[in-house]
Amino acid sequence: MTKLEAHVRYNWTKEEIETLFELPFNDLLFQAHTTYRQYFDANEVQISTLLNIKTGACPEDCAYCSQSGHHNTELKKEKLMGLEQIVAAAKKAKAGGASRFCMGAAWRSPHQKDMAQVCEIVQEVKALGLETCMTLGMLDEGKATQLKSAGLDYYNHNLDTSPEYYPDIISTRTYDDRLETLAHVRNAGVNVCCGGIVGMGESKLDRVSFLHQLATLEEHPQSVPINQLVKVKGTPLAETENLDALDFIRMIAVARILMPKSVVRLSAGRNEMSDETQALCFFAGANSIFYGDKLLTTENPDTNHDQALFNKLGIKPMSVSP
Ligand code: SAM
Ligand code: DTB
Ligand code: SF4
Repeated sequence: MTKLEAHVRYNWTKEEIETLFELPFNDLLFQAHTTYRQYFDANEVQISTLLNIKTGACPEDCAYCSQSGHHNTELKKEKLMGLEQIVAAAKKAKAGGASRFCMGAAWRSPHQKDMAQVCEIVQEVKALGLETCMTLGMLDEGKATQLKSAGLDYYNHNLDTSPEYYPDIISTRTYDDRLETLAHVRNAGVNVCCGGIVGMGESKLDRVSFLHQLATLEEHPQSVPINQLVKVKGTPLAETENLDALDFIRMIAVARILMPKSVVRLSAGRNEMSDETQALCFFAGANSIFYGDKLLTTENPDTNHDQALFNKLGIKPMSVSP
């Protein structure tokens, strides 16, 4: 580590994090951008493409989610997608420039009987030369190890918000359940992708507390997705007040400072953001996006628009993960 490189800390206090959030905007962005350049090429963004491989009828009651069986969102439920269809979508993602293929399933946790199929999917997608990521809900030690053996590179499992606000958002599982799965994934040697959502009506202190959780984990998640709530009709959060774009950018900046070596993803919500907001997120240290017309069930900016934005900003795709 050179003298200039930010020291990676795991002992951040909530007070320190609060102080970062309270900095004047320019001071915060300057600090975040300076930190960013110590570990990354500031003109490179990692590109992932998402595919929902099992849709809807989820037993969990996450208040933001279109796929929860507890809300009436008019989403057509579908069972686990066949291998051929998944491989075809992965090939298309690779041809479009994605380096990672992320697959999501609306499960509380995968059943043991589904594991053979899920592992085959990982193997076939990986064989295309793509990094693989899955998000399937809770995992025990055994299932995390099975996924590792199949060659899974990343597992996405979000803490979503602060432990204090969590019960307002989800009642069918606990924060500790989430932390437990994260430990199983980490111990199995699979890279952790863990972040959350802003704009769910949480307080500023909840944002502090949420980032505090991530930044004080035993190891920082290798990938930190920061989602802006996509408001879905029929969910309890459909009418939530809009988040100020500057508050979203602050969130990215503080995440970058706290976890300087992690890839921070400007995740869901880009369809509702201006190019200028996204440009400031990239300046603040966001260096990953989801690319492709669809997220899991909702819209993402179209790929022509993203290409034009990358060209305007002189941003290039990151070829392999750092
Ligand atoms: N069922 C698995 C789970 O919950 O871990 C995997 C799929 S789940 C849809 C993956 C993540 O997407 C959630 O943890 C949440 O952070 C994010 N997400 C879901 N719906 C969202 C929405 N409407 N707006 C923003 N992010 C959302
Ligand atoms: C994450 O943090 N965001 C992605 C991914 N992990 C799986 C999902 C975003 C979902 C947005 C709402 C939807 O399309 O259903
Ligand atoms: Fe199910 Fe995941 Fe949606 Fe929660 S976020 S309802 S666990 S699919």
